[in-house]
Amino acid sequence: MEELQANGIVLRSTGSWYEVRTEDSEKVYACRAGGRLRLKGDRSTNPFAVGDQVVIEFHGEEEPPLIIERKKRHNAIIRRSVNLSKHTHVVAANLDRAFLVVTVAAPETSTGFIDRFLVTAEAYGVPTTLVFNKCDLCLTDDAAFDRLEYLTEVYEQAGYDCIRTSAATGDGMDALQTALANAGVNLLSGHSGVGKSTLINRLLPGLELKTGDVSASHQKGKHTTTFAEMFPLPEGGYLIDTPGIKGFGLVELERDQLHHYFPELFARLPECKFHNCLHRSEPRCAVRAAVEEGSIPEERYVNYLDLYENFETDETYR
Ligand SMILES: Nc1nc2c(ncn2[C@@H]2O[C@H](COP(=O)(O)OP(=O)(O)O)[C@@H](O)[C@H]2O)c(=O)[nH]1
Ligand SMILES: [Mg+2]
Ligand SMILES: [Zn+2]
Repeated sequence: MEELQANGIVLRSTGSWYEVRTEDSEKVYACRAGGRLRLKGDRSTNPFAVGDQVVIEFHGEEEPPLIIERKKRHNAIIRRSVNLSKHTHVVAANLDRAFLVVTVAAPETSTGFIDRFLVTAEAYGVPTTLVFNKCDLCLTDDAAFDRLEYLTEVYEQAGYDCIRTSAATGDGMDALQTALANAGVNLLSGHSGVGKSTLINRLLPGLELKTGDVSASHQKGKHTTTFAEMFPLPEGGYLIDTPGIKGFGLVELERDQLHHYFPELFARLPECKFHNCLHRSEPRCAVRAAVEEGSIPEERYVNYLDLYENFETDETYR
């Protein structure tokens, strides 16, 4: 008798159980890892992560389905495992796009943080959309509104889509929903307090995530059981929520290649005198000329220099 099988995607993993949503029936099953796969020695502590495409095999009513195969990942967010430093932990896999939630007020997200995120996302090959949330606050705050306009221009010119939302009033939620549905598997990221949970609650009414928990910021250093989780969206696409994860991990970055991940800087390289120009103090540098004439925003350039000067492979990017 042939075993019944189905293709699916991992929505949640708790270490020993995996929630898998099947492609055809869209049903969610609590699955176990098939024995053969569990023991096979890659260095990660978890054989299957949120976002993995898998094949499950059914074993009747009494037994849970088993995951018997994992499709090749096209990317993955990987962390070094806390206790077992030689091991890694795959936080999420197969991301099509990241949505970085930022705010210009209450609190203001620094462009230093934004640019560091974008650099690692570029290195992972994950396109990123910036979501400016709390835009309702910009209606009564001229300085915040000016900053919003400025940053939108800066990042759109660098090639990033920007969406404005207010999770408080619901403004802009349609645009966000459409962008999420079009992208596929999406990572939602951003500092604590920018409104991620409030946005998710808008997108997925009925989920009712806790919001505004200030205590979350105190847990930064601790590795609490904050599992990544993936939600299918009613309008299409998936949303991965990674509590406590601020960006991508284990990026293999070379200091001298940092500028490749600033698209508007990298675009100028062919016009620099030296083909390996790092745009610092080299003569006839097209990037510095562009900064001086204002066609590259000074803030982006300064953030680049800052990342370059303070480049620490081990802590920052791995
Ligand atoms: N004014 C305003 N406040 C918001 C908005 N979105 C979220 N908040 C508030 O910001 C705080 C943090 O929101 P939360 O969703 O918990 O942020 P998270 O840490 O990113 O998940 C809460 O007090 C929310 O009510 C918004 O669009 N406008
Ligand atoms: Mg939250
Ligand atoms: Zn240059």
